Parts: sequence; structure tokens; C-alpha cells
Amino acid sequence: MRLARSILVAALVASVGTMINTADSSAEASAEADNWSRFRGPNGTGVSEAKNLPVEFGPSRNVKWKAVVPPGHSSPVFTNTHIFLTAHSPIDQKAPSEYTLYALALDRQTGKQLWQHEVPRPQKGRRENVNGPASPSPVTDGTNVFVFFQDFGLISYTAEGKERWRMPLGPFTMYYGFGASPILEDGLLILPVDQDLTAYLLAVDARTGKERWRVQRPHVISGYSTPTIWRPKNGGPAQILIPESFQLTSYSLETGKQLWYVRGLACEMKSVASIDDDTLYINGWGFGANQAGTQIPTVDFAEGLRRFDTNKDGKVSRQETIDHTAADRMERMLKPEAGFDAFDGNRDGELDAKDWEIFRSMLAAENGLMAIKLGGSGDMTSTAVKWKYLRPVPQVPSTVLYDGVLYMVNDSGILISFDPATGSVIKQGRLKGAIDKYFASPIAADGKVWLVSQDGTVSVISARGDWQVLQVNTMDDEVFATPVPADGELFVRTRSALYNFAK
Ligand SMILES: [Ca+2]
Ligand SMILES: [Ca+2]
Repeated sequence: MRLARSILVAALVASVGTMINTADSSAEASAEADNWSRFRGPNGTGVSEAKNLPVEFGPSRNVKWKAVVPPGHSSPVFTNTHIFLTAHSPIDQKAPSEYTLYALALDRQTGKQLWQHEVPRPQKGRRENVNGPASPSPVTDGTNVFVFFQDFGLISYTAEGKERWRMPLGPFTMYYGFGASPILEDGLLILPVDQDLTAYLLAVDARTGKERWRVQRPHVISGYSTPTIWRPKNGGPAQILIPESFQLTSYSLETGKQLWYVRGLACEMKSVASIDDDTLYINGWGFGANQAGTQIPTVDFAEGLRRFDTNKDGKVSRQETIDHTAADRMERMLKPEAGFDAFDGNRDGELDAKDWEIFRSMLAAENGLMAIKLGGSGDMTSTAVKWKYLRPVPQVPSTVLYDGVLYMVNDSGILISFDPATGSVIKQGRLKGAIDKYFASPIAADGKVWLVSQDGTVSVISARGDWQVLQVNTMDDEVFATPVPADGELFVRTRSALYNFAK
């Protein structure tokens, strides 16, 4: 149970949090470089040049406007004139699959709703608890918007809400439902589909909605991380960096070809990477049993069959793990209340040899925060890992790298600042009054960092290695979305509303 839950939480986080847009190279987007056009803003960094941001705010304090919006864990994206959101109708727990999906636009200045479209639902994808049906964030080219729903696929609308094109996709098999957000670069809409058995990476012409390339990724299982774009300083071609199950992998933006990878990531990735010129920082957490030094030894499939396969059909069934009296930690991990369904890639209730290898890989993986030197070709594991932090890391929230310091908030509200060059901890402390789960990712701007917990507590800290809490605000509502900074304004999406705060 604990295993399944932790995986779930992680997946959830990923979907919620990270979205970013590097300066888009298309002409129409060049003027929008400062805008928060994707999940986690510019290239997913969570960092903004915005100034004069509010520090003290809440439902009745420093509210410039408040727009009531339907729920959704996705984060809003911005143009100069528009705010785009994905959402769903409130979910009745008596009929949890009976909801409606929406794409909507608000006026950036007033918060007034400009349009709202219902998105069709040809599928009912896998979805559990926290990872809701509107977790992936939209992305914009500065004018048009691109939305993705796991129950439909991709749709693009104009600023006025006219449909430009649609591309139905799926159904999908991510263990916790779709969490990653699409990104936009060089006129290509990039969608990572990190799922069991049939993972792929898709590039779509943003103008026409036609597929440009699609690469299969058989080494990948369920994952939830939104990619980052890396343009090498030496002028080499742009690369798509994806924190995948077990490894960080680079793909050519132009062709989708796999270029290089670094092994050692966790078995289930949710966070967005932080990145500087030549190094990437990524945190990953699969289960508690993946903590360094506590990994559970496993046995090969033949021995697994000897222990579990009572009906001698060459597979280990769900029921066989239930009926078996577990003698050790490994055997307990196979039970349905632990990890069985996560190992059963094709969800047929049976573990075959392939499922068993995934089970062994997942148990052998290691939680942690890694600094990875970017570039190379093929397997770069032996030379690319600059440092690894092996103490507990969060399941979902991404790190933020700002002004020479790397910040990470743990699931219990412990904030840690790191020296990114060495991985050494500068300061670790509890965010007083904010001991809670975190799904939203931290953002940084204006010399400060904002951290939002699930219950809507927003801590504002001074952005320095020996950070101090400047203010603790309360939204009085649940928050999964990552906040958005803009000059003089801070936008926070709660379960029921989008707030624009200003001094
Ligand atoms: Ca059997
Ligand atoms: Ca199976």
C-alpha cells in the first residue's frame, strides 16, 4: 500500500507542476520571451525576470482580481493578452468518471472569461486520485494555445477560441495517468508519452497539426516529467532532455533520434529538471524502499516462479501473490497492496518474464537528486554524474535553480538549499507553518522564492543560500498548480479560482 501510494503521489506532482517555455524561436513568439508560455515558465526553469512581486497576499489581501474557474491540476500559461487553462467539471465521487473537460481563456488584464470549450472524451484513461483528468498544462506560441488531455489528445485553438486543428491520441497506460505537459520549440509541439510497454516521443507541426516525427522508446515505463530543451553552447543542434524511468535521455529536436543518456535516475520520474549552461539537476523518488542502502534484493524469474507459481502456468498471478505467505521484503513488495500493479506493465493480472525484469529494475533503482553534465553520445553514465544527493527528496515538486543556489522542498515542508557546483547543503530547515505535502513546484523571481503546499500555504523566502522565511500566506483552498510571476503580479490557481495578486 505504501508503495502504491507513494508512486501515485509522485505521478501526481509531475503533472501538476512543471511547465516552461524557453524563448520560442518562431517569429510570432519572439516578443513573448518574457511570458510564462509553458509549464514552469521559461524552459521549465520556474525562474522569471519579473520584479516588484507581492509578498503578502491571500483571498482578501492584495487581490487585483479573482476569476472563478473549474478545477484542474494544470498550471495557467500566458500571452500579453490572454491566460489559458485546462480544467474539468467537479468530480462526483459516486460517479468519478462522469466529468467534462474544458479548455478556456481569460483576459490577462481583468480575469474575465473570454471563452470556454468542452473537449470531447473518446477515452476514459487511467486516472487515480491526485493526478486528475486535467493535469497537463497548456502551452502557447504567444498567440495560439495548444492543450492536451489524456482522454482526447491534442487540440489547438486561436486566441479567439477557434479550433485550428486536433490530433486524437491514446488510450494511454501511465500507471497514474498522464502528467507531463507538451512543450513548444522551433515550431514543433513536443509530447512525451512515458507509459508502460509502448512509450514514445511525438513531434507535431504546431501550425498544421501534422505529425513530424514519432520515436518509439521501448526502454521507458510510466513517467510524468515534462521535458527541457538544451541548446549546447558550442552551437550544436537543440536537444530534448527527458527525465525518464531509470535514466536521463537526450533526443534530437529535429529528428527525435536518441543522442545520449545517463543511467541512475529513480524508477518513476515526475519533476522537471533545473538546468544551467552545461549541467542538469533532477530529483526522483519511486518508493521508500529505493532509498540508498535500503534496496530490497530480488531473485530471478525462475526462482520467482518456484516460490509463487502454484498453478504452474509460467506466470505469477495477482491471486498467487495474495495467497502466498510473504517470507521477506521482496515477497511483500509483490502483493497488490504494495507494488503488483505497477510491475504488471500490460495490466493482465499476471507477471511474465518481462514484467519480472521491470519489478527487479524498479526495486534496484535509487531515489535522489543528481547533477548531470550535459552532452556526449551514447551511455555517458560513467563520466556525466557530477554529484548525487541520496537523502530523502520530494516525490513531485521540481527544484528551482536561481542566482547560483539550488532549492528543493521535501514532502514534509523541509526546504534545502544546495551549492549546485558541489551538491553540498548550505541550509536545511522546516518551513514554519507550512508542514504539508507539496505538489506545486517552487518559483523564483525578484530575489525571492515562492513555495506552495497542497493546503494552500504559500511561503515566501529570501533567495540566498542561508534563506529566511519572509512571509507565510494562506489561500484557504487546495493548490496543485505552480504559481506564475509577472511584473508586479503573482498568479495562483487554487481548486476553485485563479487569483491575480499585486501590491
Ligand atoms: Ca501462475
Ligand atoms: Ca502482465
